[in-house]
Amino acid sequence: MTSIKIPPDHPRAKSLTIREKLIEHYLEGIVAASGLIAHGRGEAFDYLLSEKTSRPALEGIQAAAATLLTAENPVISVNGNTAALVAEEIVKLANITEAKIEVNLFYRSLGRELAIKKLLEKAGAREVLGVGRKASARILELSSERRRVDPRGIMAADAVLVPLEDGDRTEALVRMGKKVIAIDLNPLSRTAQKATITIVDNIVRAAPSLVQAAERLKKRGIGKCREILLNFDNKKNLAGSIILMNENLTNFAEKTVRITNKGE
Ligand code: PTJ
Repeated sequence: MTSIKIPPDHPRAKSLTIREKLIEHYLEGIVAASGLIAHGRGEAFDYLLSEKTSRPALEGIQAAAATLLTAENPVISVNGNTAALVAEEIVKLANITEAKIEVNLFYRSLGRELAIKKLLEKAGAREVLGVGRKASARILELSSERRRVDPRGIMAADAVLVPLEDGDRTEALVRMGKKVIAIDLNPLSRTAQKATITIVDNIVRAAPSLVQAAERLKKRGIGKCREILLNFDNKKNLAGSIILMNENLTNFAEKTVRITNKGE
């Protein structure tokens, strides 16, 4: 545990609490050191979204829920940051969509795999794939440790949710004919651009929304899921997020000019 207690009235309390959570999980061997840096990059993009779930993100969430619910063999891939921030939501989503949960790490070590598995089990996961010798299959086009996958999980999946990904694997999975759902605050990243469905949102907001969307859509049935997917265009949706960031920047700039002029 870190010794810092975030004052609840601090204007950035929410964001600072998330940072503390990641640091704690880093110290427990769950989050990779690079995971802290990756989060910082995500935070910068979140500023440009005014730290809110946007309309394009909500549409991406609907399409993601529909994809998981209509897949034959959906798998949720979990890395260090995802486990640290939204383990409970991942387990709920897996239960609703009957998806398998697989640990897949860029900075793979048996210690981290086991720590993440334990955390997911504590959150209620009945089975966690991809740990130790279970990750016996290989994605041949990849040279990183992400190539090691579970033959019962990612290898056999027709749809894979990959939160906070690094581009290579997304491209490889898409080439293998799988539907790839990315959650990535950076709409310009290779992952965001190459995924079948991209949710440009913070995982701490997107994961609970995805659980809710899956719950609701499951009740509405497969026909509704298909309708959502027919009307979803990932490139247009991504463009929507980029345009929104651009508009927010313009608004910030105009506000800054107004404040500067008042001060003159
Ligand atoms: O746990 P491991 O070993 O698998 O490593 C995980 C990290 C995240 C370190 C690894 O996958 C990595 O290096 O990823 P990248 O290439 O830094 O990409 C991470 C992407 O996630 C970036 O585009 C960030 O903008 C984005 N991101 C960071 N934090 C969040 C986020 N997206 C959504 N929600 C966040 N909280």
